Amino acid sequence: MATAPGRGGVAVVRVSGPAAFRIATALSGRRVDASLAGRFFHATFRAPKTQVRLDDGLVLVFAGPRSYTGEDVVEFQGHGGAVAPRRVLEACLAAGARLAQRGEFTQRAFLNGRLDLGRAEAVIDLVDARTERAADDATARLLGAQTRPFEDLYAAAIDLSSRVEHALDFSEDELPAGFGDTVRSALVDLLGTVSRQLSTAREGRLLREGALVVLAGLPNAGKSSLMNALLGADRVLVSNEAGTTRDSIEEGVEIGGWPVRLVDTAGLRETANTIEREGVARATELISKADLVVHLIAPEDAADGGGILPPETCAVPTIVVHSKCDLQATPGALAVSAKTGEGLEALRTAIADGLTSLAAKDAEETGADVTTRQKEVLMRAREALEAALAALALPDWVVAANELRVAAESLGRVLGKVYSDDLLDALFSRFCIGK
Ligand SMILES: Nc1nc2c(ncn2[C@@H]2O[C@H](COP(=O)(O)OP(=O)(O)OP(=O)(O)O)[C@@H](O)[C@H]2O)c(=O)[nH]1
Ligand SMILES: [Mg+2]
Repeated sequence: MATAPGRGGVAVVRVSGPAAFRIATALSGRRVDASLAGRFFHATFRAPKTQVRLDDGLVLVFAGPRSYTGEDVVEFQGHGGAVAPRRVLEACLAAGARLAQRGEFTQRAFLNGRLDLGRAEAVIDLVDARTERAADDATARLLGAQTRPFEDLYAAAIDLSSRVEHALDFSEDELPAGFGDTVRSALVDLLGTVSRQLSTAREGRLLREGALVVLAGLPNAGKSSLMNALLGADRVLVSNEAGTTRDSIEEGVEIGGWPVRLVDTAGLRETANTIEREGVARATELISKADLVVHLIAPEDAADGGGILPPETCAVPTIVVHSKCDLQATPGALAVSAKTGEGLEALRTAIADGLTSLAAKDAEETGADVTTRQKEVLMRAREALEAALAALALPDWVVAANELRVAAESLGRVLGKVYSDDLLDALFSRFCIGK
């Protein structure tokens, strides 16, 4: 079933494989073969043995290799709802099909060379996208914006690896003059590119997992009130007692196209209360992990800077916001009121701009974006390249050749040129059945 279950106008049952045309023939009563490729026709779907009428709809025909999976594919487009699509599906099974596994269509497409792993990942990211920006990013990768830099890297690594491998057949004084230096400088270049690729991991992570935005400040600064205001819901407890919030509370919300994990934290202060102290420790930890911190300062604390954030958190990008501006205006500063809603739009804009510039800062270095899986593989490649560089210094050509081969293999993994069954299973299990 290629469409989501439930009530809906249209449901699509998709069949892929060498028997697809035979199954379409059995259900539609019309002979389906490759001459219908790229066309569709209207048909009444019938159960193959009993000839009971199941639905009325369209049959779309795609002949391999020019289909999504690269195999012969037919799609039955019938009415949605609980019963008709299920009966069409059962008719396909009765005609000799079996149920697809999660992501099996895309997996076959990959195995048949219709798309590389980067694009397969983009497919699932597009299906999972919760915001327009995430969808734009997945679409760009699906359409191939991303694989280029990896292809170049892979080619460079293979080239370098084979040059060093070749050198193993010669003794040191048979090698051309300056050979070691040439290899070293190519290796340094490659290492630099891999490191830059790694530094672009952030935008992709922000889009897929959501940006961690932490509300921080002194007790009673109005963090919980602001959390509720940004969520448009009465989600967390608010009171005039200092130290109301202890546990950090996270909620998903979209801000300016970014999926955001917004976290309310305990007010930062020294306290003898063990529970509150634990809350403050958690808040501090979250702040240090945040992509962006919103440091909230109440009018009564403004004079002494609203409590400076803990030193371990000073590297985190921070937006300073003055709260409760309905009580007291702070000229020139970004000021909000959770009570009246004043300044909330400006704060949303500031958060979105902050995230955009974080992402842009990374992206401008290479123009590519890296998924978590690719990041692991790139880190492995970087390690191997560093080891190869160390071996060159000795020089130990055998170790250098080995490490270069590992690096090339790792980079090949990014593209799916080298892959394991475990990797495929992990990737395609993220898909829904029918994709
Ligand atoms: N007038 C006014 N009062 C506010 C505003 N925001 C919060 N308050 C009040 O300030 C007090 C503290 O608000 P909270 O949102 O609980 O503050 P907090 O930062 O979460 O405090 P802790 O959880 O104790 O760290 C409450 O009495 C709120 O009603 C605001 O925009 N305007
Ligand atoms: Mg609170």
